[in-house]
Amino acid sequence: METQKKRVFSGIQPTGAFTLGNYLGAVRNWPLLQDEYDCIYCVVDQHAITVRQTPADLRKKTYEAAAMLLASGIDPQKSLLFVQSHVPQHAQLSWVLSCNAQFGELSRMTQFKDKSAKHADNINTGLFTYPVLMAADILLYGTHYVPVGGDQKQHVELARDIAQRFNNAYSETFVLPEPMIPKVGARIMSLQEPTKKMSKSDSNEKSFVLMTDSADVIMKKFKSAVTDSDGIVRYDVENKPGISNLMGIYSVMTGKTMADIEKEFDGQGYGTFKTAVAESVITALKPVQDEYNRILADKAYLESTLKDGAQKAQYVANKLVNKVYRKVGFAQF
Ligand code: AQP
Repeated sequence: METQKKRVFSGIQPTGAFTLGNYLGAVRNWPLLQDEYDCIYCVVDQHAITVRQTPADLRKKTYEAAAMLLASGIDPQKSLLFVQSHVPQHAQLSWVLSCNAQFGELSRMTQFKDKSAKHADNINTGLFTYPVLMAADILLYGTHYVPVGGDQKQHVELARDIAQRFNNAYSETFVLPEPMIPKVGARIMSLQEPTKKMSKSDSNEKSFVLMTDSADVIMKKFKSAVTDSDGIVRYDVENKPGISNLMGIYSVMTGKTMADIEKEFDGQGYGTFKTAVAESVITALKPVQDEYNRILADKAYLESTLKDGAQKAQYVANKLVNKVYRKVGFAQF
C-alpha cells in the first residue's frame, strides 16, 4: 500500500440494510475512487454498539454490510476492505486522541444531540466519544479524503481539528483530512418527513428505501412519499422539500440536471414523476442486489476477503500507532 496516490478512507455501520441515503451519499461513490486513490473501506462495528445491538444480529449484519460494499463495486484487488474490530489499532489510537479532544467540542456534535434524544435510555459515553473513534479511523491511515454524506462533515472537521492540535503539541504526525461530499445526493431526506434525513433506524419503514427492498416495495414507498399540493415538479428545497428530494434522487440516478427534470415532467402529475423516480432506483439497484445475494451466499469468500483486508490494514495502522505512542512518551523497548 506504499504508493504516491492520495489516501481515501470511509466507513459504514452494520446497523441494518443500507438505505438509499447511505448509497447515494456515500457507498455508491466509493468504488468510483478506486483507480485514482489508495482506498480503505471499513465496516465500523465498534461504532454500531454505541446504540444497543442484538449480538447475533450485529454479526449477521456485519457480513451483510461487507457483502453489500463488495456488490456495490468495491474491488478487494484495488481497495482494502475490513471490519473495524479486527484492527485493534482503531481503539488504541482512539484513547490517545480522546486525551486530545475537548469535552466542549464533542458536546457540539449534532449527531450526538440527535442520537441521545432518540436513545434517551442509553446515553452512553461511547455515543459521546463516537467522533473520536471516527477521528482515529481516519487518522490511522494518513487519510487525505473522506467520502461521506453531508451529515458526517462535522465529524471529519473535528478529526482535522484533533489532528492539528496533536501535530502542534507533539510535532507533525497526522495528515489533515478533508471531507469529500457529493454535489447531488449528499443528504437524501426521509420520504415521509422530507425535512429530516433518511435514516435506517427510523421507526417508520415508509420513510426509507433499503438497498435490499424488492421492486414492488420500492415502487410503493415512492408512491406514498410525502410531497405537496401544488402539482408542479420544481426544485425548491425550502418550499417543496418532498419534490426536491425526489428530484435529487432522480438526478443522481439519471445524470439529469434539475432543469432537465423540470422540463421532462412539465404539465404532468406527481404520479408519473414518482413512478419514474421509483423505476430509476429499481433499475440501478437490481444488479447490485443480484450481486449482493451471490456474495452473501459465499461465506468463505467474504471471510477470506475481510481477513486479508484486516491483515493489510493492521500493518499500516500499527506503524502509525507506534509512532504516536513514541511521540506522547510511552516507553518502548
Ligand atoms: N440520508 C442520507 N443522505 C446521504 N448520505 C447519508 N449517509 C447516511 N444517511 C444519509 C451517509 O452514509 C454513510 C454511512 O452512514 P453510517 O452507517 O455511518 O450511519 P449514519 O450516518 O448514522 O446513517 P443512518 O442511516 O442514519 O444510520 P443509523 O440510523 O444507524 O444512525 C455516511 O457517510 C453518511 O454520511
